[in-house]
Amino acid sequence: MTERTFIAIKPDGVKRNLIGRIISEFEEKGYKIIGLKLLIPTLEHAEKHYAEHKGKPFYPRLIKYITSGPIVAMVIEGKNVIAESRKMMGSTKPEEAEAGTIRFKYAINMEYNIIHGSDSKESAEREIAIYFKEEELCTNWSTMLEMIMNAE
Ligand code: D4T
Repeated sequence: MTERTFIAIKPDGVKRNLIGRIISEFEEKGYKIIGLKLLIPTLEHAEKHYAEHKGKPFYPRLIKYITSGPIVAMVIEGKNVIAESRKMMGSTKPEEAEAGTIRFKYAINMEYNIIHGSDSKESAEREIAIYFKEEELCTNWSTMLEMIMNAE
Protein backbone atom coordinates (compact mmCIF):
# COMPACT_ATOMS: atom_id res chain seq x y z
CA MET A 1 0.00 0.00 0.00
CA THR A 2 1.34 3.44 -0.91
CA GLU A 3 1.71 5.53 2.22
CA ARG A 4 3.29 8.77 3.31
CA THR A 5 5.61 9.21 6.25
CA PHE A 6 7.33 12.09 7.98
CA ILE A 7 11.10 11.82 8.27
CA ALA A 8 13.36 14.40 9.91
CA ILE A 9 17.13 14.55 9.93
CA LYS A 10 17.65 15.94 13.42
CA PRO A 11 20.06 18.79 14.34
CA ASP A 12 22.95 16.40 15.04
CA GLY A 13 22.55 14.81 11.59
CA VAL A 14 22.61 18.22 9.90
CA LYS A 15 25.57 19.45 11.97
CA ARG A 16 27.52 16.31 11.10
CA ASN A 17 26.97 16.81 7.33
CA LEU A 18 24.90 13.66 6.93
CA ILE A 19 22.01 15.20 4.95
CA GLY A 20 23.10 13.86 1.55
CA ARG A 21 23.95 10.40 2.82
CA ILE A 22 20.62 9.97 4.61
CA ILE A 23 18.52 11.29 1.73
CA SER A 24 20.43 8.93 -0.59
CA GLU A 25 19.35 5.92 1.46
CA PHE A 26 15.68 6.74 0.83
CA GLU A 27 16.26 7.58 -2.85
CA GLU A 28 18.29 4.42 -3.44
CA LYS A 29 15.54 2.33 -1.87
CA GLY A 30 13.18 3.79 -4.52
CA TYR A 31 11.03 6.01 -2.30
CA LYS A 32 9.69 9.30 -3.59
CA ILE A 33 10.40 12.54 -1.74
CA ILE A 34 7.29 14.71 -2.01
CA GLY A 35 8.17 17.33 0.62
CA LEU A 36 11.54 18.71 1.68
CA LYS A 37 12.62 21.70 3.76
CA LEU A 38 15.44 22.88 5.99
CA LEU A 39 14.17 24.72 9.04
CA ILE A 40 14.97 25.47 12.66
CA PRO A 41 12.01 24.06 14.58
CA THR A 42 10.20 26.61 16.73
CA LEU A 43 9.10 25.79 20.26
CA GLU A 44 5.61 25.34 18.82
CA HIS A 45 6.82 22.75 16.27
CA ALA A 46 8.77 20.90 18.97
CA GLU A 47 5.99 20.86 21.55
CA LYS A 48 3.47 19.61 18.99
CA HIS A 49 5.85 17.01 17.60
CA TYR A 50 6.77 15.57 21.01
CA ALA A 51 3.42 16.14 22.79
CA GLU A 52 3.27 12.44 23.76
CA HIS A 53 6.48 12.83 25.82
CA LYS A 54 5.41 15.92 27.77
CA GLY A 55 6.08 15.43 31.49
CA LYS A 56 8.73 12.71 30.99
CA PRO A 57 12.17 13.33 32.54
CA PHE A 58 13.92 13.60 29.16
CA TYR A 59 11.31 16.01 27.67
CA PRO A 60 13.03 19.36 28.46
CA ARG A 61 16.34 18.19 26.95
CA LEU A 62 14.52 16.74 23.94
CA ILE A 63 12.82 20.09 23.23
CA LYS A 64 16.08 22.01 23.72
CA TYR A 65 17.91 19.66 21.36
CA ILE A 66 15.32 19.61 18.56
CA THR A 67 15.11 23.43 18.54
CA SER A 68 18.92 23.84 18.71
CA GLY A 69 19.55 24.05 14.97
CA PRO A 70 18.27 23.19 11.52
CA ILE A 71 16.51 19.94 10.76
CA VAL A 72 15.65 18.53 7.33
CA ALA A 73 11.92 17.81 7.30
CA MET A 74 10.74 15.39 4.63
CA VAL A 75 7.61 13.70 3.45
CA ILE A 76 8.38 10.41 1.75
CA GLU A 77 5.96 8.31 -0.20
CA GLY A 78 6.08 4.62 -1.11
CA LYS A 79 4.87 1.11 -0.50
CA ASN A 80 4.81 0.32 3.25
CA VAL A 81 7.11 3.28 3.77
CA ILE A 82 6.12 3.80 7.42
CA ALA A 83 7.30 0.40 8.63
CA GLU A 84 10.11 0.09 6.08
CA SER A 85 11.64 3.46 6.94
CA ARG A 86 11.57 2.57 10.66
CA LYS A 87 13.51 -0.59 9.74
CA MET A 88 15.99 1.47 7.72
CA MET A 89 16.50 3.81 10.70
CA GLY A 90 17.04 1.07 13.29
CA SER A 91 16.24 1.09 17.00
CA THR A 92 15.85 4.39 18.92
CA LYS A 93 18.75 3.13 21.03
CA PRO A 94 21.72 3.05 18.62
CA GLU A 95 23.38 0.24 20.61
CA GLU A 96 20.36 -1.95 19.79
CA ALA A 97 20.18 -0.89 16.14
CA GLU A 98 20.84 -3.63 13.60
CA ALA A 99 24.00 -3.50 11.50
CA GLY A 100 23.50 -1.49 8.34
CA THR A 101 20.74 0.73 9.73
CA ILE A 102 21.09 4.51 9.73
CA ARG A 103 21.31 4.72 13.52
CA PHE A 104 23.77 1.82 13.71
CA LYS A 105 26.01 3.63 11.25
CA TYR A 106 25.76 7.17 12.52
CA ALA A 107 23.99 7.65 15.87
CA ILE A 108 25.92 8.35 19.03
CA ASN A 109 23.28 7.67 21.70
CA MET A 110 19.51 7.65 22.21
CA GLU A 111 19.40 11.38 22.77
CA TYR A 112 21.39 12.27 19.65
CA ASN A 113 20.00 9.64 17.34
CA ILE A 114 20.21 11.51 13.98
CA ILE A 115 16.82 10.80 12.49
CA HIS A 116 13.12 10.66 13.23
CA GLY A 117 10.44 8.70 11.39
CA SER A 118 6.72 8.38 12.06
CA ASP A 119 5.72 5.13 13.77
CA SER A 120 2.14 4.79 12.47
CA LYS A 121 -0.25 6.15 9.85
CA GLU A 122 -1.85 8.41 12.47
CA SER A 123 1.51 9.82 13.62
CA ALA A 124 2.56 10.32 10.01
CA GLU A 125 -0.53 12.40 9.21
CA ARG A 126 -0.20 14.37 12.45
CA GLU A 127 3.53 15.04 12.02
CA ILE A 128 3.31 15.94 8.32
CA ALA A 129 0.68 18.56 9.22
CA ILE A 130 2.99 20.12 11.85
CA TYR A 131 5.69 20.87 9.28
CA PHE A 132 3.94 21.05 5.89
CA LYS A 133 0.86 22.55 4.29
CA GLU A 134 -0.79 20.15 1.83
CA GLU A 135 -0.05 22.57 -1.06
CA GLU A 136 3.68 22.41 -0.29
CA LEU A 137 3.77 18.72 -1.21
CA CYS A 138 4.71 17.72 -4.76
CA THR A 139 2.34 14.84 -5.22
CA ASN A 140 2.21 14.34 -8.97
CA TRP A 141 5.59 13.38 -10.28
CA SER A 142 7.08 10.01 -11.19
CA THR A 143 10.34 8.48 -10.07
CA MET A 144 12.40 6.58 -12.66
CA LEU A 145 11.22 3.38 -10.99
CA GLU A 146 7.57 4.29 -11.54
CA MET A 147 8.26 5.42 -15.12
CA ILE A 148 9.91 2.07 -15.91
CA MET A 149 7.13 0.08 -14.21
CA ASN A 150 4.42 2.04 -16.02
CA ALA A 151 6.16 1.58 -19.40
CA GLU A 152 6.27 -2.22 -19.06
P1 D4T B 1 11.84 9.86 17.40
O1 D4T B 1 10.39 10.16 17.74
O2 D4T B 1 12.74 10.99 17.70
O3 D4T B 1 12.02 9.28 16.05
O4 D4T B 1 12.23 8.70 18.27
P2 D4T B 1 11.53 7.30 18.34
O5 D4T B 1 10.13 7.30 17.80
O6 D4T B 1 12.46 6.30 17.75
O7 D4T B 1 11.49 7.16 19.90
P3 D4T B 1 10.57 7.82 20.97
O8 D4T B 1 9.35 8.46 20.39
O9 D4T B 1 10.41 6.78 22.03
O10 D4T B 1 11.49 8.97 21.60
C1 D4T B 1 11.48 10.29 21.11
C2 D4T B 1 12.84 10.92 21.29
O11 D4T B 1 13.15 11.10 22.66
C3 D4T B 1 14.48 10.72 22.92
N1 D4T B 1 14.49 9.90 24.14
C4 D4T B 1 13.61 8.87 24.25
C5 D4T B 1 15.37 10.23 25.16
O12 D4T B 1 16.18 11.18 25.05
N2 D4T B 1 15.34 9.49 26.31
C6 D4T B 1 14.48 8.43 26.46
O13 D4T B 1 14.49 7.76 27.53
C7 D4T B 1 13.57 8.11 25.39
C8 D4T B 1 12.59 6.95 25.49
C9 D4T B 1 14.89 9.98 21.74
C10 D4T B 1 13.93 10.08 20.80
